[in-house]
Amino acid sequence: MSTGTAGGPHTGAVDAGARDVGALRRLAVATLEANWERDHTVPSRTLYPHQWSWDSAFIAIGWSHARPERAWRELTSLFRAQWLDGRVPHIVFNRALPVGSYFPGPEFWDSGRADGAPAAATSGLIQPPVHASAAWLAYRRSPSEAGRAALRRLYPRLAAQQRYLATRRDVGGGGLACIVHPWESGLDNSPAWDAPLAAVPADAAVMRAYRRHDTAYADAAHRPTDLDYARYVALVAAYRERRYRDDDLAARHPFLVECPLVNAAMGAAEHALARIAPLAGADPGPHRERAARITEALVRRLYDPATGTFQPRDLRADRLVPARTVLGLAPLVLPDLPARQVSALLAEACSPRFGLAARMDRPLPSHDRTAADFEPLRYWRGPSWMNVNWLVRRGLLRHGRPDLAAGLRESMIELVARSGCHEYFHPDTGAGLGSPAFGWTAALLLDVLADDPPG
Ligand code: 9WN
Repeated sequence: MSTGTAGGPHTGAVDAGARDVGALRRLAVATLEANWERDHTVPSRTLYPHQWSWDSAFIAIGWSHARPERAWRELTSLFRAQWLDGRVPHIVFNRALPVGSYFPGPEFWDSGRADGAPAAATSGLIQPPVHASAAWLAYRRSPSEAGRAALRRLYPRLAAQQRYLATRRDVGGGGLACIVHPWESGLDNSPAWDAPLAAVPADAAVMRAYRRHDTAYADAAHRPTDLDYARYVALVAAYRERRYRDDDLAARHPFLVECPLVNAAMGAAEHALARIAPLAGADPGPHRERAARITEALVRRLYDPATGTFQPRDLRADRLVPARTVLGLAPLVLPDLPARQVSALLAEACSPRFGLAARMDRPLPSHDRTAADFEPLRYWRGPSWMNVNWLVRRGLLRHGRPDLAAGLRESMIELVARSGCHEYFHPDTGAGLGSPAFGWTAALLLDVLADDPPG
């Protein structure tokens, strides 16, 4: 497999037998340093050389442990590219890079023709709104006057991001935001999207007109297929044709799904905003009310008592998607998740499907291990990812399960100690996959090493 590297010794793993926390920290900081670019951190120099939205949030948490001023620069540069309607684009392009550095590039998205788009070239999609939570954690980790000032400036932007999701994206009318593309979930290739995506007409042959960038740097057998990409491209084209307007999504857009992770992140963001609001001289009350409404809507619309987990709702087909993926565990991040759902999710996480335990030698996979379509090598269809494990770990701490959280933490550290800061990992062997010097793996490793309590 040709993975490509950012170069330098920081891509190497640390001898797991004699784990040295100092060496792990140095590896993580060196990975972030190597990916730092003027005012943001690229997820990967080779595969993802621009700025990605939820990556920046996780990475800001990492910077708060090493160089806190960079946490604020990271979030500030991302929100500078916020659209007038409040959406935070999932990619902010670095125009200094040559054409073809990533597919689909800025010319494909053509954001400049959309009303309310920023001066920067961006995509028109969103990613899970983990930013308010990240900003709060970064501040709490490293409080300073500069951090407080940055938070005050970010607060109205974070609130606008929430408003965009809660209004323009509430296509189902039930109090949840919908996604219009699998890339918006952050778990792009998850089996959760197979059923709704199958209804999107596309022909793999259209990909002959484009040059995929991902398969030049990662093994094609680990990436989505050409038919998947044809559908991704068709969905962007449909949204772009309407200049990324949301007013007629219900009438025209072929992919409309309510994702448990996006909505759990949206609820958690309201809790974080309630903490941030007083620093910005604002009333936390409305954030708490909105948080409660989002949790209630999630349980009402996405919880399936028959399976005991959360599943995405396909608005086009008006049904829950049957796949049981790790997305279903994301509502654990909500502090006000009712006890019934908390215990159902703990049972789901501890089942052979995900294998959570107080002593575990491998972190959670991205998909149900027992499912016929579990693929240990293909991205988001089986492999383990640091960010999803990190989110679930925080949920376990919130809901009083430090024993399980400790098991997860141990397995996350072990993964990086053995294999380095890879993008994702084989769910059985722990072998590193995808980019070998990946931003959020490094950032979240720093966070779990510091082992702060939830807040
Ligand atoms: C499309 C950058 C991003 C992550 C996503 C991950 C992958 C992009 C791609 O990389 O998505 O946005 O080209 O596959 O799925 O979660 O934000 O790291």
